[in-house]
Amino acid sequence: MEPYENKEEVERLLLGAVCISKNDDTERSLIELAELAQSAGAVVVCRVIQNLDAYNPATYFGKGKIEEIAELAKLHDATTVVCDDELTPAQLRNLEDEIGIKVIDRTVLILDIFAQRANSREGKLQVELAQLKYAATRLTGLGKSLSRLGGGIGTRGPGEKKLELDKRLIRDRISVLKGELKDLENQRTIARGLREENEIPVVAIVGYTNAGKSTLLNKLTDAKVYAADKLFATLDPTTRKRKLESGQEILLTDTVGFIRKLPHHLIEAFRSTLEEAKYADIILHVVDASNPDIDMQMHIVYDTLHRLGIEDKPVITAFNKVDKLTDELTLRDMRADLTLKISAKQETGLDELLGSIEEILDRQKVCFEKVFPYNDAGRIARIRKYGKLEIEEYRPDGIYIKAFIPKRIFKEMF
Ligand SMILES: Nc1nc2c(ncn2[C@@H]2O[C@H](COP(=O)(O)OP(=O)(O)OP(=O)(O)O)[C@@H](O)[C@H]2O)c(=O)[nH]1
Ligand SMILES: [Mg+2]
Repeated sequence: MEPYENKEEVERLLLGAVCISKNDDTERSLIELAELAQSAGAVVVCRVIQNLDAYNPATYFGKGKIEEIAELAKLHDATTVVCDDELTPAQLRNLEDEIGIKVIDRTVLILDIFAQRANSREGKLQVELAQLKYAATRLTGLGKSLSRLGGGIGTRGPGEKKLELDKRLIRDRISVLKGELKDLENQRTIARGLREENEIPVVAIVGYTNAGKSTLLNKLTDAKVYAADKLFATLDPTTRKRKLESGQEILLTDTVGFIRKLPHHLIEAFRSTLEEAKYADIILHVVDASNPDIDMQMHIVYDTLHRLGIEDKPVITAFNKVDKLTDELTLRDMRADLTLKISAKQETGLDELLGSIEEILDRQKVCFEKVFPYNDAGRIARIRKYGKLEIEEYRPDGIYIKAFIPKRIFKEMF
């Protein structure tokens, strides 16, 4: 029996990356890979970086390094080698042959974490779809490792279901999953339509994984979303209502975090979840200001939003975790409409943040003054509900109102 068939056994991972010349990001990326490994519940026993001019097309690493990796794996009793880039089926197979233990790539590790974390029905279907799509492109190459299906990293299906890796079955299953996801997406569209009818503005919380998105949602509302110091703690979108100081209500949505090298199958499968931000009125970009990789992380967030076609929306960037900063850092985000510093954990800067949301919403509103007849209370109630009543005066000729309301409501009313 294969050792990793025991689901309780902790995997011991050897992490490896190839650094292509002048690519100085490899070390940070490998640190992140270790965080991903921990997030998946595994232990990292050893890390290896090889500098090369180009990836070896057959084996990713160069020849000498592979021997070294095999020795290190033995020495540290590693159960799996994880490579920091998405490998081809041939590369995986050749590496397994030469090293003698299971070899997976960054994509499989991320898919595995998603499989562990998916809670909702939609989340589980999306993970399974991403896993099958990944597997479908690799069926020819993966004879060995896929026949060794166990409960370990890279082989876990949603709900611990073992994957039937037959091409035809996979194709059938993919189309069933797509159909079910389509149904769920339609339901979501209906729900969104209702929300739009109610004209409650939506603020989508986006950001790099572990930035503090869920913590922020929990502090601003009573959401009680799972928040933890691990990558991809939350996957399923959660939406909660919050009243602003003026009385205006907003909906805040927390959703899956972004990461560099986010597997493209995952983006495809999670498109409807990731696209929650597409229908938002404001993007609230949460940044971990204490992370040494802050610039890269912000870049990845904007890049991912771009890949999802989410652009031209007002962005508020909240530099979070400022309680952890020892130096006065200059925190800048040229792409944001507004930036501010907060600590979600210590609840500092949150009033300012809500004020910024209000300010941006005000920019999207029209201001008007009018005297309404006394019997027109219905319209005034509507203004109070959707807009911001600045002045309300009872005069002999009627009720004088000065207010800001969303452009759409304004058009409907006048
Ligand atoms: N020091 C400090 N820690 C924070 C702050 N905000 C969040 N954290 C911590 O950062 C970690 C990640 O927080 P989450 O809210 O789970 O982050 P997230 O962005 O939802 O992450 P994912 O769901 O994994 O994408 C947790 O351990 C939080 O306690 C903050 O303002 N200061
Ligand atoms: Mg979260």
